[in-house]
Amino acid sequence: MQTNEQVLPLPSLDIAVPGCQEDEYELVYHKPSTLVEVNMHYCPGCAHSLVHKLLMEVVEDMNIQDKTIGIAPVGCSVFAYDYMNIDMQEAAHGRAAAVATAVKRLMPEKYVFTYQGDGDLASIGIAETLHAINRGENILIVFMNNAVYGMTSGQMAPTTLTGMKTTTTPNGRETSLSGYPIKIAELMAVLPGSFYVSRQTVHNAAAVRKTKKALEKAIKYQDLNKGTCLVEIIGNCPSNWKMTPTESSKFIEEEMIKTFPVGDIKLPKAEDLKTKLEEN
Ligand SMILES: Cc1ncc(C[n+]2csc(CCOP(=O)(O)OP(=O)(O)O)c2C)c(N)n1
Ligand code: SF4
Ligand SMILES: [Mg+2]
Repeated sequence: MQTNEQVLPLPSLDIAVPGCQEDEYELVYHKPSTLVEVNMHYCPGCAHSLVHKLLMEVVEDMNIQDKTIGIAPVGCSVFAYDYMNIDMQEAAHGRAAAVATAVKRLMPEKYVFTYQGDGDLASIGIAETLHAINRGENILIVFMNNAVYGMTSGQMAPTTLTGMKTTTTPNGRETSLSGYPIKIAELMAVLPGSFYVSRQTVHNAAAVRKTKKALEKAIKYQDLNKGTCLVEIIGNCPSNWKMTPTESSKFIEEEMIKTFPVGDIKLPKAEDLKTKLEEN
């Protein structure tokens, strides 16, 4: 069939931009080599992609790519193993801390972390998590708290704020019916097996830098073999919160951190850090 369609010539991509010589710029950001060169499936503004990057930057900075093993959860970040260019093991829903226990005990020379959402860790996996920390397993637990079951369309999680609307609490969470938001970091900090517990956010640049520092410390502490480290990160879930990414960051700043205050919750004892310094 004939059409009158006109084929226009493609514009040349060789556009010389005056003053844009690459060597005139200072490199301030690069994608870490520890992230696989693929597009991630996360929604725009989702905290998972940012935290994947921070974790992998730490692994790259510490030069431990071949010594690190991650345990992936069930939830929106189930495909973390497709993005992090390290050895990874998938765990059944909620069981990451139990899997990490086995991996670390079999390969104590490896740096082992779990990466888990709040549905995964604080709901179905609360028992595994609590017992692993109570045993003082020498692992890092990265706990992504976005206050909902993200993957399954935003049902209430144990961490949902009082009054927060979710698909299963359309009128807002009522504590008389559903209890209070569980403060995982504070709860785990009272266990003698926890060594370092921190809660951070990634809703602005300063917070991102602090989160990276907390992750870095928590991974390095595995050299001390003194107990479990847990870094809880309040993460944006714009899609289920029905917000734009910018609104979701404002929501964290104005609402989430009222219930989940940010900062280090349990610090290592000075003598534990000193012993290591003396050895070196
Ligand atoms: C045994 C089992 N129960 C329930 C599910 C359904 N399920 C998949 S992901 C999920 C919740 C995930 O929420 P969260 O851990 O908070 O991760 P997010 O998606 O918010 O990052 C649930 C209930 C499942 N896959 N397996
Ligand atoms: S639903 Fe929420 S947690 Fe899941 S990818 Fe989208 S923004 Fe991220
Ligand atoms: Mg969640």
